[in-house]
Amino acid sequence: MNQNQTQDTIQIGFAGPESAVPIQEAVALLQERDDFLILCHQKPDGDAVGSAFALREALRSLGKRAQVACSDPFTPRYDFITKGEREPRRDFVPKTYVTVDIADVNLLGDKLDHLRANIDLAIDHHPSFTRFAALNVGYPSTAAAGEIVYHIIRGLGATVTPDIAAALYTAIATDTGCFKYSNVTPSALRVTAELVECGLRSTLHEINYNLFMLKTRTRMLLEARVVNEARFYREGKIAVAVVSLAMREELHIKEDDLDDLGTLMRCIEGVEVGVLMKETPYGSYRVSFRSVRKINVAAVAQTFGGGGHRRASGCTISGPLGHAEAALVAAIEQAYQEL
Ligand SMILES: [Mn+2]
Repeated sequence: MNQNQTQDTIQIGFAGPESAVPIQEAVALLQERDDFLILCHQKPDGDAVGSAFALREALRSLGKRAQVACSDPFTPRYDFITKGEREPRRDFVPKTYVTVDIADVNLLGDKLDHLRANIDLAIDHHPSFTRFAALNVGYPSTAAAGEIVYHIIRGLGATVTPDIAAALYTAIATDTGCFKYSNVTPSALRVTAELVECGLRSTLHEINYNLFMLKTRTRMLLEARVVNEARFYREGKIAVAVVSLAMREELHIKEDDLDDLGTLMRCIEGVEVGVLMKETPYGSYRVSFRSVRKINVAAVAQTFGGGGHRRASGCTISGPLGHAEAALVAAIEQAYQEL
């Protein structure tokens, strides 16, 4: 599809009144302003990094100044997008603040929290988006913020270079679990097809290998250990795994090694609800729930003060372990009773 066609027919997800602000208003703001600081959420994932750097490159290609900032460092996994850049240049004076993939202003994190009242444009795809900016572009039917950023870049008339395509592909592929999750839509796949046409044909397998197949040895050992020590309830339908502080120390586990570990238990045949409990230094456990099908784990997490989506949610629970685990399993058993 050529650029003009795309610009004339910007359609995102379902054609419903889900966003009060059309893409064109975001495009107009970006065209008018300059000196952009594009902000990612803390603990940035592929959607945050990919969306931010794609938008930065597109704005720069239009002769504008743009930098990216984040409270936490970008993991080496995304070096092919960030090119090793860690922070905005010190001499840069931003005049326009844009957030990508940030559902709530609290997710800016410690280092960027002072900017919470200054956001000019927020681009997000979460149903829980709190519309904290002067201009809010929220499309909850899109699979990733990167899908919205793609349409904005097209609207700006910027060229989607292979670098921009790689960044946006990473955004969409990350949030769809490499197109395995239920948030994959025809619109997301169409955008992805166009990204592949923009110069990814020869590098796609390499990007997928780096993002979704490659694991450190530490991570592999951790997965083996976690599965080996998991406990099963309800005839194997509920699986509970624990990452203890002792285990982290023994295997020299870095934070990056724990990325998305919560989905592991859900991959075991027969498991309908996977629970991963990560011990914290404060005697509590960070819990992530993953559901295969019928159990709504958002509701389960809510009973412990957490939240999330139907198939992926989280909460924090105080120890000791035995007590916490029993409470979590009881809440899931209760959810089965209510089916
Ligand atoms: Mn996202």
